[in-house]
Amino acid sequence: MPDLVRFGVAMERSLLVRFDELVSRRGFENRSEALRDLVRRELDQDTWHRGGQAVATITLVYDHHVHELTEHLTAVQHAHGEYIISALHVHLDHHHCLEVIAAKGPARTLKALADRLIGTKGVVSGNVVAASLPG
Ligand code: NI
Repeated sequence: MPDLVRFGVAMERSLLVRFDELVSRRGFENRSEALRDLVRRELDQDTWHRGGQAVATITLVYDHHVHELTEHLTAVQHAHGEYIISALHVHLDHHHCLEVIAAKGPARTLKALADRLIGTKGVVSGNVVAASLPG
């Protein structure tokens, strides 16, 4: 285990009851493990919003029959080529494609890239999952 530091946390009883329910529902070993997970997630979000270095996956589901959609999505990715680590393309059915793009770089750039891809007309579903780089 890395260097662990103990500290006390005070909170309202009703909040603690709800937290314990969450700990149990999500299968955490104990409160400490759950709290560490929440803190890491919040730090990732903070990095994402402040614009630090981040990694992200951008998931898209789109209809490849929409006129010039595939070309547009490819062009946007080429324009951000230096930030894209890898991309996975799956032909889901006759109409739909799933694309998962792994990217690394300044959070602001990755956010702009994700917004452009997800906001493209014809993209039926899109999501981005980001994590800060440990540093
Ligand atoms: Ni496809």
